[in-house]
Amino acid sequence: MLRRKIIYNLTEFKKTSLFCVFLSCKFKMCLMHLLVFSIFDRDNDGCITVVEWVEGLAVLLRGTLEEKMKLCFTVYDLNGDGYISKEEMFQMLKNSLLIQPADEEPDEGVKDLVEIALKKMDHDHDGKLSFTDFEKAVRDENLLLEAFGPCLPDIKSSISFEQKIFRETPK
Ligand SMILES: [Ca+2]
Ligand SMILES: [Ca+2]
Repeated sequence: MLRRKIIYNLTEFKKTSLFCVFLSCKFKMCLMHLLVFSIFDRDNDGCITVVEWVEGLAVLLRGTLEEKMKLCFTVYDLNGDGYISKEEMFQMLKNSLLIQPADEEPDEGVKDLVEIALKKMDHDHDGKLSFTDFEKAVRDENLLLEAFGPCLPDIKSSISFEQKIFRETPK
């Protein structure tokens, strides 16, 4: 279902490009940001209402660690089954790598990253990440919050966005 949402959202260029500017990916249609967009669109109608926008922004800009963990986990759980599987990790890490390995088997490097992530985060050793696994790993090491790809704006982008949006209008 999420896949359909993303394909649909790709046609909504104006909305997603505005969103990507905010997340500072410079108009590039980035898979991660489309996924975040789809989380904003809670009723899955392809549009973000004012309420959805404000509620989503509140988490991105001022959310607690708990709220951010829930957002990132929901983004990473591509099929919405409550777990981040090895296949989902592979797909996201492959998309997030800036430099593709030049050797003959480029997927091997990504597979290694998946194994490293599982070793570090799969606390109950069932081969997939539940929210409990994810939460424990992130609480131990906050950098793991965006382990499978950027979901949140960096501090500089957040401050500059807030300054633009909340700037007082001259009287
Ligand atoms: Ca999943
Ligand atoms: Ca697990």
